[in-house]
Amino acid sequence: MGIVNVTPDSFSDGGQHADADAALRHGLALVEAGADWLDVGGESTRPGAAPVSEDDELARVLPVITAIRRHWSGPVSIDTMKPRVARAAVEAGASGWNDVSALSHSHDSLEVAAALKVPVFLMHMKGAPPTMQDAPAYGDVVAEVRTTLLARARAAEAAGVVRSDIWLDPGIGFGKTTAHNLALTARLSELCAAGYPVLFGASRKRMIADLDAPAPAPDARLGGSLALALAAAAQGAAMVRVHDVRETVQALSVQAALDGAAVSAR
Ligand code: PMM
Repeated sequence: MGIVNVTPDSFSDGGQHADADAALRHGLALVEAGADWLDVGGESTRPGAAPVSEDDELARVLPVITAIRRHWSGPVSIDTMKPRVARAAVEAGASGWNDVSALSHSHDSLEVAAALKVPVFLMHMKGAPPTMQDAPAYGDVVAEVRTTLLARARAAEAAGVVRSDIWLDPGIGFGKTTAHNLALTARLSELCAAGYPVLFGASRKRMIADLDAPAPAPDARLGGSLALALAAAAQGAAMVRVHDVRETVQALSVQAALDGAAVSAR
């Protein structure tokens, strides 16, 4: 999954693709680089980010989704917490809803998701973006994230979302310390065993800067991003959400070839 942020303030690429033409070019370049899926977002969810009005978010994402649809028929998700944005995006051609609030932001999120009949990505977040990084605390973070996500999946199914349309995502960096993010990554297999496909997104995130010195800027976190994507894929993640598509496809292809060689050598 290649990331197309149409925002002035995302943590790693804010402002770079803020107009529809630039976002379209970026999305098509990600497809060319090997992305199987594009994720278009118009509201930054980085810690402390200012909320965006529904109208502003729609004005950012709809032209991009419409433009991508004219050039590419592959799957495109809308990254939003707002049901009205998700609905308009799907009407404009989006084929999935990526919700960092796991369909809990709005009273009608579950109902709208069921009506849209597209895959939904339920991501775990503790708290809300403005304050989520203020001393997040868990007992066993992996167990808590798994339990919360399974409860959201059950709520989605009860509302009418088809089970095969439900994805889970541990929400790396969303109300989590670096220790929490490491535990969730190292034990991702426990979430993958829950019976739903798993999406994993750690590309260029803060945890990489915390583990390297001196802390690199977001666009200098490729090595860490690849290490995390490989770890997720090795444990069964079905998709990784990344900025650096070409490099990630290459790393995953080499890893898959190594896995195949190890099996055939036995
Ligand atoms: N991370 C960000 C935004 N949306 N959605 C899902 N499902 N999983 C994530 O990890 C995730 C997300 C923040 O990263 P960005 O600002 O680079 O988009």
